[in-house]
Amino acid sequence: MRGGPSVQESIDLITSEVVDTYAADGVVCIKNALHAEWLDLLGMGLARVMADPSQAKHLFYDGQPNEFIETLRNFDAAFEIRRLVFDSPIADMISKLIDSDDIWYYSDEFFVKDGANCGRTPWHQDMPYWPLEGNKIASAWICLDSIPKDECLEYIPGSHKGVRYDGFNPRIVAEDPTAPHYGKDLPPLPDIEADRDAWNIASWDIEPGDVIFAHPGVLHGGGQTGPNSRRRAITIRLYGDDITYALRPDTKPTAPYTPGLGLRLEPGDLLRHPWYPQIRPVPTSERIGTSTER
Ligand SMILES: O=C(O)CCC(=O)C(=O)O
Repeated sequence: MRGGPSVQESIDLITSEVVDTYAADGVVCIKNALHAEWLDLLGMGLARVMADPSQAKHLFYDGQPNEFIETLRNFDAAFEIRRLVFDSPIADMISKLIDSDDIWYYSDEFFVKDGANCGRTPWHQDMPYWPLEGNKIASAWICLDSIPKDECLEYIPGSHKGVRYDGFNPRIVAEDPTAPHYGKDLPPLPDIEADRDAWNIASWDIEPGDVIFAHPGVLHGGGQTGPNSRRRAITIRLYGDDITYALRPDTKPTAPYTPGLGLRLEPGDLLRHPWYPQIRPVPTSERIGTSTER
C-alpha cells in the first residue's frame, strides 16, 4: 500500500545518532523518510519543469549517448517544488540535522537521468561553486526511482573536513572529469574514478521515499544508469544561521549565477538576500490554514 511516515514521524527520524553521523561523515541516508504524497508532488514538479521551455535545461555529455539533464532553482519555476520545500518535513529535518531553528533556501537542482546508460555525474564538492561559507548547511537528495547502490550518488564520508578542491568543468566532463572549473586559487580535483580502491566510497540501495542528506563540502559523484533503469533525482539545498557570503575565484560565475549579490553583500556578511527566501519559521504568506506550525 502507498503511504509512509507522517510529517512528525519524518522529523523524528533525525535522532541524535543521525546528527552525530552527519557531523562526522557529512552524509547520512535516511530510509523511508518521506510519505508517497511528497514524491507525487516532486513528480508533478519535475513534469512541469521538463515541459517549461523557459526553465533552462543544462546538458551533461551534450549530444553523447550518455547525455542527461540538469536544471537549477526549480523552486522559482514550479509551484510543486516550492510547496515541497515549504510543506514537506525536509526543512524541519535539516533544521534538526544542522541545529538551526532558522532555515533558508539556497537552491535546488534536478538531475534527470531518464533512461538507460546516462553518464556519471563527475566527482566534485558543491562548496566551491557557491558564494558562501559556514557549516550549517545540507542538501537533501531525493530520487523518484528504485535504484541499486551502484547507480546511487556516491560519497566520500568525512571529506567535508578535508581539502577544498576546484570544481569540474561541465563543458568538458566527457574528456576530463577533473578539468578545473575556475583554474585559479583551488587545487584540481583528484581522479577518484581512476583509483576507486584508494577511497572510502559510500552509497546505498535506494527506494522512493529514502533521503540522503549531505554537506556540500563532501566529495560526491556517480550514478550512471544501467540498461534498464532511470534515475530522476532532486537535491534541495537549505542552510542555517551561521552561513555567510563569500567570494569565489573570479574566472567563472557561481551556481546559480546571482548578479548583484556581491554588490550588496560584503564577504563575511550573513547570507540574507531575496535570492534566498526564509523557509523556517514559515513566513506568514506561506502558512497553511490557521495552524501555528513553525
Ligand atoms: O544526482 C546526481 O547525479 C548529482 C547530484 C549532486 O551532484 C548533488 O546532489 O549535489
